[in-house]
Amino acid sequence: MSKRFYITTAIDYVNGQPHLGHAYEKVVADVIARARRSLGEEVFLLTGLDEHGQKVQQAAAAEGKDPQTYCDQLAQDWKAFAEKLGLTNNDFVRTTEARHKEIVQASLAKVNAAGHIYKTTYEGFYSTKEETFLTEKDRRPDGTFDPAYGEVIKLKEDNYFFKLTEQQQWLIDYIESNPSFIQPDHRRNEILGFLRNNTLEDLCISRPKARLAWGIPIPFDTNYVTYVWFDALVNYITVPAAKGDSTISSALSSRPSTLDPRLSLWPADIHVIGKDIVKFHAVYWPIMLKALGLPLPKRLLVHGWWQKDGAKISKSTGNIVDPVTVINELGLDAFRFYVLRELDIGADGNWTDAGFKARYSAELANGLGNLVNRSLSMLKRYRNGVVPARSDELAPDANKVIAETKSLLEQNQLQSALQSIWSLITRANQYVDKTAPFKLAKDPAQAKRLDEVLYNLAETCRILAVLLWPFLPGTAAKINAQLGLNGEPDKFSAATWGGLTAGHQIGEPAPLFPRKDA
Ligand code: ME8
Repeated sequence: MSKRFYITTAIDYVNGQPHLGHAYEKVVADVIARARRSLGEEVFLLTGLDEHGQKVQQAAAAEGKDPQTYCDQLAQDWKAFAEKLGLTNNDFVRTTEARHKEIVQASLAKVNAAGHIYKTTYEGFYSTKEETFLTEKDRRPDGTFDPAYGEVIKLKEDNYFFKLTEQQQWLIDYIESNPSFIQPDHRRNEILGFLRNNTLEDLCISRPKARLAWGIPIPFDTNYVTYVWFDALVNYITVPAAKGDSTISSALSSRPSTLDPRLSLWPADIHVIGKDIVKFHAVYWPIMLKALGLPLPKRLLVHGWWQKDGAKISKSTGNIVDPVTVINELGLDAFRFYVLRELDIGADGNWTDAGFKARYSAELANGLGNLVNRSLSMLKRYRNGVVPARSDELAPDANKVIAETKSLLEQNQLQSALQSIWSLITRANQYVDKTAPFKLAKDPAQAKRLDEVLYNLAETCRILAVLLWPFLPGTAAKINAQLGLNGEPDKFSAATWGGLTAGHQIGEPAPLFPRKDA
């Protein structure tokens, strides 16, 4: 059984509705997953929900619901959202599922038996709002705590702690000798800087049940539940365990909940995460995995954060982008295109409605849409939609872009891949303007030249459908259908010049991106 390319997203807190930031991360992961499939790999894409913790308990109470009912209802919205985004996830994990609880408890039991956990009394400051213990180091120069922590109380409480301190040097060495573990590089440098200049404090991994009931009971002391990160991060191995991944099963002595087909998934190839949760994934998670006797994920791919109109996205101030509204208005592919084209993975982004509409109009409607529509309409009009003999005039341009796109997709450089693909669109649109097929059509002596031009345009459209499929799957499928081709353009190997054969009858051209008034 060969190992699948295993890619995950962060699991979102279920204490509200999904927003642009959540959508962006999921689309990035989906494009990478689709690209790898197109390139011939077997891929497993995982996304899901983080359902435990005080915030969910409070949000449920505020609506007068028990937490499980509250989560079950919201999970439906989030699953519908994943579909709306066109995600090709192979599973959807929820941290309240039995399969997850079992693996969290097995992990805690193993790590405890190996001596990585101890119980001690904590006495100090605690932020109820952020559910976190604070130390003197968290005070600002004037002695107060950041208002973001809300009310800070004094607390004395027994809790379980996971030992981190002893692992610090090992982790530094690991990150130094594995430069691609944290990407992009500036995030890697940040983590290395943090690890070199601070002494790691052991991680509190429990809350007394009396104070927080909404969590997974600690198997060796059921007066406690495990607290957020020991629960959330484990989701990445829950699903491999459920699918009978042998690396996980042997480390945790777990049995798969589905016997057929068993999959080999671990270690993950990529965890796609946002910049705010790098420390949890780059520090706590590797140390947890080492304590569990499991190999580390190959890569953390860290994306930036979106703002809207230069300000933080926030429900309370109403500064939000609702991806569903955008998708309903201008289509899923327009949404996917904008977020992927606007932002390189790692950089922060700023959504503006004007910017979105400008890209829609210039790059989608006037660029791609216009090329496909005029190419196929002319083929229909001048040759009854029958593909003429092969001609290779644009083949060198197409081949260059095919090679570039392949290499960029292999490096997860999605924005650059789109730029490369658009260079072919621009080239082909210029070719239409230069060769002026509408003029050639008026002169019977130019019939052969017109055949050549029409072939080059139709074949470029076919290649574009293949290159675009991971990004704009719906549009790519439409181009294929308008070309009269069967199936989805979902195999990169089809991006080879000369695929359209003479005599092939194309389908009906139709605008891909109807123009909308700004
Ligand atoms: O952090 N722009 O959940 P979450 C881009 N449950 N990305 C954003 C964003 C924005 N404005 N806002 C949030 C959690 N994100 C934990 C994760 S993983 C084991 C547990 C990203 O719902 C954020 O960076 O707060 C994170 O990667 C994801 O959305 C979920 O955030």
